[in-house]
Amino acid sequence: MQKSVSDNIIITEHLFLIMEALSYGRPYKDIHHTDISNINTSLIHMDNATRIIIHIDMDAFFAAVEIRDDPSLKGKPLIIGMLPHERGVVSTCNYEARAYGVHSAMSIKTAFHLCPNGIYMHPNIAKYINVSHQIHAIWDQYTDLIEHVSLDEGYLDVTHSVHLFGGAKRIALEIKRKTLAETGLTCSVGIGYSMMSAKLASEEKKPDGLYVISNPKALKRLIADRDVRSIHGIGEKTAEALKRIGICTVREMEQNQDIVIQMMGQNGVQLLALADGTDNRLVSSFSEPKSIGKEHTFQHDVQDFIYLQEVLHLIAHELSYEIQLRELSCRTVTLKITYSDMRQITRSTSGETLYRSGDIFNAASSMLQKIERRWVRLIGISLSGLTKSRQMSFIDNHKASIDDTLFSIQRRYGRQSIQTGSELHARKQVDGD
Ligand code: TTP
Ligand code: MG
Ligand code: MG
Repeated sequence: MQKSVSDNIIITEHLFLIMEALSYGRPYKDIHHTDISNINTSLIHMDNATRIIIHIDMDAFFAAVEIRDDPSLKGKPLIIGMLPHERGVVSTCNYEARAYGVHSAMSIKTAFHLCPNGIYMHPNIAKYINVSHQIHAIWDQYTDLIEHVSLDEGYLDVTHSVHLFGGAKRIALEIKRKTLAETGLTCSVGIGYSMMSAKLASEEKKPDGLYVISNPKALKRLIADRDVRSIHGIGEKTAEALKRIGICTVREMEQNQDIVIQMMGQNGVQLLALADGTDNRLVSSFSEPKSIGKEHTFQHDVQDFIYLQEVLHLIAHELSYEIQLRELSCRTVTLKITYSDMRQITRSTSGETLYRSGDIFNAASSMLQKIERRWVRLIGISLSGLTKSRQMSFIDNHKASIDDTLFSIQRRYGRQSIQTGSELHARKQVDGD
């Protein structure tokens, strides 16, 4: 049976007190004059700009759109992706199919094995994009600080608009109501004091849920006994490696902080901060670029491939800095060469997501080894397949922590504040060009 929206509302802790206070039309800054001593110190925890963030994610998105358009599918397991006789994976499936163990990214073969009676359909992406525009138009009514994560998901920073609408809870309910009325679809909404807490909150009562995580204490209580993958940035690989040393839950991670830091360096420090409820990421409404690239055109054509490697080194450092600033990583590295006769070639390689200069350089450099050795006029690298989700890995731990520390210093004190010896060397070579 479909749960009603109100059944799903669970408001934890004290965030609603702020929201209710705000709902009486007082400007947001007034909250600072409110006596909070009897509310709880949890409010104090919201000091990193006291943000109120709403995370929205549509329920079984592709499948829900298809069921809306063909009600005869309702109640039956529906799998969107490839068809059983094709090679490929599940894009998504409805909750009835999930009961059979089917899930996104599973091979269709496995899905069919688990759920032979399911209905299998190809996705209609154009249709989903239209719905996506409709839901974005609803979100736009509540704030202009929106980060679109995917077709069905986004973060709304409502900190500065919440008082206009009678509180974050009211915004959430209105969004759910309008989404249902205008698209015929349900979504799950999370309200939090940070991006991670808002996302965890939206996942908490799926489908058609609404949940609030108002402070780090509530967040920690919620995830303490969960798999470490509850923490933003911990992917499959890192979780597996932690498991190998007996760390499965967030609590176990916190109990073994020294080991985590020893293993993962700066990444470990960041992940422990997230586990402790500190997430200072800001909702960013800048739409992400599709690719980021840099090129170098030589004053005089070059045939010295060792020299070309130096240039690649430099470009890799610059690009690594750029994508880290945007908290992105990339899946594809493309090497571009223009020969002296203006003939242009590109070579690409795709694999695991990466963002460190060493990894970018290695990918570009190995492509350079394989190209025709002629006079070169221009060399460049571009990074595409950009994604926000960064899988933190501790492979090559020592090198990784140096890279990450360098970036932290550069972000704080400027790009030129510190550079590796290899970069300085490369710069010297190229400057002399
Ligand atoms: P999700 O929001 O991850 O999943 P969902 O909306 O289908 O289900 P949930 O209720 O758990 O949120 O992804 C949104 C859509 O993106 C999904 O409907 C299909 C597509 N998608 C893929 O094509 N491949 C994937 O691996 C995933 C995760 C999603
Ligand atoms: Mg979804
Ligand atoms: Mg989603």
